[in-house]
Amino acid sequence: MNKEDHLDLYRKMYLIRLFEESCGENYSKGFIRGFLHLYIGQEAVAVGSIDSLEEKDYIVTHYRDHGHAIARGLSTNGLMAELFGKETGVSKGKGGSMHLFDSEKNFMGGHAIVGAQMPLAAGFALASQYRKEDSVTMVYFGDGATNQGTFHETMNLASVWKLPIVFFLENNFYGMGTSVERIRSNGKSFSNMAEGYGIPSTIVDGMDVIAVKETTKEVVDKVRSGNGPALIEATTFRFQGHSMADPAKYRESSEVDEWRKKDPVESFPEYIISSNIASKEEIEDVKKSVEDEMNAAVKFATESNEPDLESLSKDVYL
Ligand SMILES: Cc1ncc(C[n+]2csc(CCOP(=O)(O)OP(=O)(O)O)c2C)c(N)n1
Ligand SMILES: [Mg+2]
Repeated sequence: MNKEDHLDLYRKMYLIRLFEESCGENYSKGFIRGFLHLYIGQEAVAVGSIDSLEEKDYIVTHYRDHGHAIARGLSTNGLMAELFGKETGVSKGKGGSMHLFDSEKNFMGGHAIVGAQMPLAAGFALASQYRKEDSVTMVYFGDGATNQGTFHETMNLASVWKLPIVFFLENNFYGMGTSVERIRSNGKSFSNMAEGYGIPSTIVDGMDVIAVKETTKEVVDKVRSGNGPALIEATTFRFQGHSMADPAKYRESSEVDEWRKKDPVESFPEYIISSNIASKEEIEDVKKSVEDEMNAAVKFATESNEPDLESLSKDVYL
């Protein structure tokens, strides 16, 4: 990785952080409504892993989807407009935070139902296998989702059919309000679950963007060469509540403080500077351009029109 590669990883993580902070602010002001789950703290996971994918690969994710969308390169204007419910949004203002979508970038959503994205991902993987395309499907989900039947059914079928799919578990140690220790089936590890289906698994530090990138690349290469599915578990943490409606009373602030010490948006630029990969000024330049991009996105979303009434019945199954 050269200097530009490092700065690009930092740029994307900082963009996600500012995007999320802006979402929180605009939610409080009433410009964004409905459900809103912020990705703050988990930036290194989406950025590192998606950096290891190719354009032809498919991404399917959960409702905490802003980070993946930004890492995949969906436009910040279109994303913020979607959150504002405007017609210029990536889902024409009708999907909102949990249903970001861009088929041109093979970004197949944003799904609100816990675990619903997994069978869909198997469908994309089956399609590419059937068409003899060389693409891999990456499906993101949380620790809580491993208790869903869809997770187990999809792992089983994917293993039997040797589908080119990577199960990407973002273990942030909490479901909606329940610690993973209290909900993990039988108290077994997640790798243990994968192994039960004959699927190899790897654990990676999800606060370390380079580790995530390298591990993902290695796993994706194996899956692409026809070895069947694999599971990656990235250990990470969401610094805020489950959603904007969550005061997070089920955990101690000291636990959050401990994880904040590993904040990738702080530690990665420090590493870049202390390793003489780039200067403090170059980091500041990246920050400035991201801040400009975010201001422009909020302006674009604010000034865009709401969808007209007729569009209500378009793009939906009736
Ligand atoms: C089928 C279903 N059950 C319950 C919910 C409500 N719900 C939304 S998120 C969530 C917790 C999921 O936790 P996890 O998979 O760990 O993801 P995280 O929110 O931590 O990213 C629950 C129970 C839902 N959306 N869908
Ligand atoms: Mg979780």
